[in-house]
Amino acid sequence: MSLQQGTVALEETDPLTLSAWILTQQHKSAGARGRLTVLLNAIGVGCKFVSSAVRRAGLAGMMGMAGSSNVQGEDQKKLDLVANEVFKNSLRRSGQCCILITEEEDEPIFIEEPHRGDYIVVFDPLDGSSNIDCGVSVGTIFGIYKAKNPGSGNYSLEDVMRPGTEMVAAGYCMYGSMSYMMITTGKGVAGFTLDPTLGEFVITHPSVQVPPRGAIYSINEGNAVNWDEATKKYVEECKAGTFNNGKPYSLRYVGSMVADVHRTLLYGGIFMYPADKKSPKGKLRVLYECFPMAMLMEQAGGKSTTGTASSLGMVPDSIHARAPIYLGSREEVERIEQLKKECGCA
Ligand code: AHM
Ligand code: MG
Repeated sequence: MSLQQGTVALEETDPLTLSAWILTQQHKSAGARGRLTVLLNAIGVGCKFVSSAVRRAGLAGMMGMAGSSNVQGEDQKKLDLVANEVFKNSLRRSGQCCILITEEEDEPIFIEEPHRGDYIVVFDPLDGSSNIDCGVSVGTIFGIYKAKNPGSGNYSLEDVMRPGTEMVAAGYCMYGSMSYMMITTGKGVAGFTLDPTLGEFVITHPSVQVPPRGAIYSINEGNAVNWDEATKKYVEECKAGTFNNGKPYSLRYVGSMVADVHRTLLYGGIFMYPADKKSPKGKLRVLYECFPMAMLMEQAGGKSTTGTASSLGMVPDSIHARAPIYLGSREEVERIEQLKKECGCA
């Protein structure tokens, strides 16, 4: 039987799925026993579930507020809570986790036997939730650590309060016009697109490389009055096209970190959420927003900084700690670091 032209392209007959790719990563690591593979697959299943829930939300009565608030005092949406339950259940059932940290819960979740394993997963189950009710892209962000003493049965917050450099994997899934998964296990970044007909994430971006420069800046400019001098100066340079032959940069800001970082990974440029007078420590959370995105960006050849130090070098002082972040094309991030030094901005 020959393939009918125009219905199925030949290359589509051999899709590399997320599960198959995860297995190839395992084979590259000497001594790997497949446990991270099981865990990453569980995250993939959670993302498919949430992708489906996001697409049906308006029809299934899942839009709007749940009537509760999280530890940050932010009101929770129904979909925030659904996504949180989906990931907790999927991760617990994987049998590979000892501690879960989720944006939606004040306290760490310690997994008991018989489900306990050696990995810690930090996650924001549905980031950008202010965009849910108007159908704009949202996403899931995750980072993974291995326990300090695997197999000991002895797990504590010390396993969590570690620099981002110690993460063994990180990624996000963006629920947008399509659902995209970007993932790293420390050997570059691969991107997958959910094929709704197969119900599988299929590789579409085998090796993501962020361009060294980019002409797009992304920041909530409504906060400009509260920025420090370096951030103000950098944004002025973007508008003047100082390093772009006088051609002004474009401003793009979705207000969902996943969507803004996704665009930055693919097109280059910079995403910024600085500390400012309103949010002196920044807004975004170290463990499950800054670290995973910083790891992805660096693995794709880009850079991430607090303004004065590498994002991945931070050690969080609490599970919901926040930090300023500037990430994207290497030369853009280095320019903001230089301006911070020049103005003596902390
Ligand atoms: P959330 O975790 O409550 O959704 O908040 C995080 C979001 C990020 O996705 C986004 O970059 C940022 O908050 C937008 O904040 P702002 O509305 O202040 O620009
Ligand atoms: Mg969130």
